[in-house]
Amino acid sequence: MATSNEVSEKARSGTKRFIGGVVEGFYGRPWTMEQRTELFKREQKWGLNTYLYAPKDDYKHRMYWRDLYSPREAEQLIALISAAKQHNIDFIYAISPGLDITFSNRKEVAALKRKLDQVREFGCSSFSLLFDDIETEMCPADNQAFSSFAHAQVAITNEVYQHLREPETFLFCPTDYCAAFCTPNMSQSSYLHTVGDELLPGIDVLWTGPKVVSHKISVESIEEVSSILKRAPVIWDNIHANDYDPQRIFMGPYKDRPTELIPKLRGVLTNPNCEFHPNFVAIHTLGTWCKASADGAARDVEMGDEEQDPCYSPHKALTLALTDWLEEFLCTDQPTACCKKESSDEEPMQTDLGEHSYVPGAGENPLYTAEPLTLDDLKLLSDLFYLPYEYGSTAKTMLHELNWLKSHSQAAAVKTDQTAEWCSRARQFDDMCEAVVRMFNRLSNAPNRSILYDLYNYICDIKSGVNLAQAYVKSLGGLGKPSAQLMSADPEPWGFRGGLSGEFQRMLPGHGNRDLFKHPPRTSVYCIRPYCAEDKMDVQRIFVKMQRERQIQVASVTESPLISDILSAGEIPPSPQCALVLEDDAGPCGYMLALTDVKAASVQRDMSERVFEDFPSLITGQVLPRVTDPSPVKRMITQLLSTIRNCGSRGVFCELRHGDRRMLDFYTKSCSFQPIKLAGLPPDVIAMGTSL
Ligand code: GDL
Repeated sequence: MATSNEVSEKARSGTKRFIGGVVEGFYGRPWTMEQRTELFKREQKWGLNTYLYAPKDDYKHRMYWRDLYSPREAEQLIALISAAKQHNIDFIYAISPGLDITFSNRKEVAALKRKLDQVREFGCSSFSLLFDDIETEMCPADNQAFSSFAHAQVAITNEVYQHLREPETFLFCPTDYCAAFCTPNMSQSSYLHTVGDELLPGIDVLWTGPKVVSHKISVESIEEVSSILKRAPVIWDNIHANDYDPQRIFMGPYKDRPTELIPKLRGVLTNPNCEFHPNFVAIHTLGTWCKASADGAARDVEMGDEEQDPCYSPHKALTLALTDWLEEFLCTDQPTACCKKESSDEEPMQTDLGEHSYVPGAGENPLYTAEPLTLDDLKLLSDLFYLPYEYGSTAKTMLHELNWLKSHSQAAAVKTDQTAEWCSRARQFDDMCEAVVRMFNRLSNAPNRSILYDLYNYICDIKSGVNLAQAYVKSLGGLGKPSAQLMSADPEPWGFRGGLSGEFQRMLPGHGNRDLFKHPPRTSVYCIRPYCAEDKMDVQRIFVKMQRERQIQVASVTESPLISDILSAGEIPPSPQCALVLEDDAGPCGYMLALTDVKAASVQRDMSERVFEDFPSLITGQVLPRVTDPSPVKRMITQLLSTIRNCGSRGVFCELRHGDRRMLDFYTKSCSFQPIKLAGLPPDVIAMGTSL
């Protein structure tokens, strides 16, 4: 039995060249023949040597795998295979019969051989059988003929391999193609052991790492799987694949795979983004990675990152890729424009644009001149659409800053000494948002339209997202109008993003974020019901408890009573239908009370102020700390505001003490209350109001 060391020794000793390249293995629209030909050119230029043809939604690759190619299709494939040869790229033809093949039926095996024979006649000499993403249950006929699913797959793969006269390159993709799919685990997976033991040694095995989309691939994990498979795997790397999420695309560098892996692997094929052009970075950086040599013999000192990996720095690889990509962006792909693509061998096209170009006269509109795209724009683009488990540095900063600005917004609202810091950070955030908008504009004006069109939906989406965040921060700081974009009762469709899928996400706890399944939501069920006389004691208890907590926190001595306090303490009754109680499993845990007309409630206070004309009603409430979900509070406030509005009131105000951060948050963030001036309030109290 060959150990993994012996196997890797074979790869190292150069008997077989390291497979480095691209697998077109994603779901969705396959690339065009022109794009594939362009890919071969690039692969050759960047030191890669392989292309695995496996487009999941190509009819004859998977669904109608038995069908032979028509003469027209044959012509195209022949041209493609020959283009690969011209560029020294090994064209591997893959077929995925697993959806419906009956392994034990000889006619099925014959159909598979016939199809591969046809492709061999097109000039192809490398092949692959893929059994990923299929049902693991065998049909009764196969259950009778084979002792397991793995045995069935291996039997047919070995037979086809021999039928094709043992090609130099022949790849097998198992159904359990990553550690996460193995049952009960990798070392005890009978499926994987059968593959390792029974698959003929000349056949290589594809493997995606610990997961389908592996964050990191460690040397240890590869040593472990190699010892089971009895051969070094070819990594099918989904790090840049985006077919599982239409809002994401990945333009960060190849990363988190130490170059120490190279001698332990048979190869790496990246299965990148569905869009062809944005894969420039994915493929270019893989090329750089493949050139790195872990044994140090050909160590590229320039490329290394001494701390992480002496042979490869993702950051430097990214800069190299983006620098080359910028050139491509700046060259037009439009036949009528003035700059021809450098790589084209054709003569520049004759255009008469130059002679008849329009020159505006005095007092006329000057011609529109586009600002040129810069390397920094591309760095920003890559940062915003980095990798599946990591945002780029600018994106991280923006998220961090937005979070900080949100959680410190009351500082800006109450004008404490933190206001200056808040305002300065808000300005910096605004600048970052502006940089994204500028990048969008420059990209939109770049001469290469094909790249732009592949990116368009994504950059449009991020621009809109950033615009919303920018407007939100402005509204938090009391600048700009929050209403138009964020609060309008009848917003434009871009004010509620994401369609039905967006609605579903928003309905899930935590907006469907990645903690959803790690920390399953605790099912706190809240009930909001009208207040009744028996609730008086509970409301007082909650009011006093929260008052004490506040006093402990801010070490306040005594608090002069506010109208809200008098209302909460039950000294005056709330207006009819203006009182709600919040309950969870353990009983009442919050309340919200209102007076529709503070003057009429004849509270001992100077009511002559003009502000009461604009804000005649008052709202107050508290929730116990165990209520961590803001939505029931928002619900209560919204419900009371609507009742008050129906009573004909023009506006509502609330009084809040500085220690009452949570309530302040609820009023400002979810219910658009803004600070208002109210004379005679104690210094630790602010008033906030909202018009109805
Ligand atoms: C997969 C599929 C692949 C798909 C990728 C990302 C393999 C072996 N198969 O599981 O076709 O593009 O996930 O969604 O990775």
